[in-house]
Amino acid sequence: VQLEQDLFHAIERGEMKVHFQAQISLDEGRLIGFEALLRWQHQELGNISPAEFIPMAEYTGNIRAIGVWVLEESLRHIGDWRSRYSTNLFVAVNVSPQQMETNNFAEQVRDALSRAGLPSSALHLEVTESMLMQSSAEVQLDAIQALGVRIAIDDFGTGYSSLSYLPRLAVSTVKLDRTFLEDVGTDERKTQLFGAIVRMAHTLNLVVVAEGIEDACQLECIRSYRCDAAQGYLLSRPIPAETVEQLLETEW
Ligand code: G
Ligand code: G
Ligand code: MN
Ligand code: NA
Repeated sequence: VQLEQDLFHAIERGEMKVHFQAQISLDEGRLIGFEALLRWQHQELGNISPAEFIPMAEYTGNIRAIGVWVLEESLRHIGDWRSRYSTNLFVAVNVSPQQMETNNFAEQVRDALSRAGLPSSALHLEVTESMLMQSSAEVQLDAIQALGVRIAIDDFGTGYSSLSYLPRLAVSTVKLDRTFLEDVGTDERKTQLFGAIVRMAHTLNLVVVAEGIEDACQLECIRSYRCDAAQGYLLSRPIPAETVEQLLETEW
């Protein structure tokens, strides 16, 4: 309960930080954008995992305020990098169920983009499969798509299967959960399953992002199966904004 209280004050105390994990296009091997991942450095307890505090923020309702802040911070940084390094990088921001259930969520997103002076292509939103099952989701997704903001299904393939929903939902991207990537390139059956999912997604005109790429063998394999983009420790860990700048100045 003390921790819940602390969570309410974490932003004003400057304990929250957004980290960024690179996404690479597989055809050109180019940096195309980042996933924004929230980090909480508690002043006494140190680093607290999002796996612990995000669920806490969700049941206390605090996730709405946190979500607004993450969106603003993410857009502020990506806007800065786009203008200073003349790139078209995007930032992909995770969205919680309560945010999707907020009636004016699409307007919040539109306003945040306009305050940041950014085109809608600078932002992607990541939602989970179970969020797509909600009856309110379809209207919300349509409103977000109408803004021109891409929606990605996060952890694809692990939640309730949304295969029957896929053709009609306003979704542009599937992010294959890293459990699908384990042993891809070495285990024959896992590799075949991966290839089949990529072909299925492409048939529906969906972009496929592979998560959890940790070694070169996986990377080679997913490239040969025409997966579109990749994210994972092999390419980059989630890193603070200052480190992203060093990366943009040197490697890319
Ligand atoms: O980066 P890490 O593995 O520690 O993230 C753990 C979980 O926390 C992931 O499921 C991720 O989607 C979630 N998460 C990280 N940042 C945010 C955020 O800003 N908003 C929401 N809703 N979830 C986040
Ligand atoms: O649920 P979501 O996909 O939003 O969360 C992404 C989580 O996966 C983050 O906690 C991030 O730190 C973690 N992650 C990112 N890349 C890798 C990876 O290559 N391997 C593993 N094990 N975890 C990763
Ligand atoms: Mn995600
Ligand atoms: Na994921």
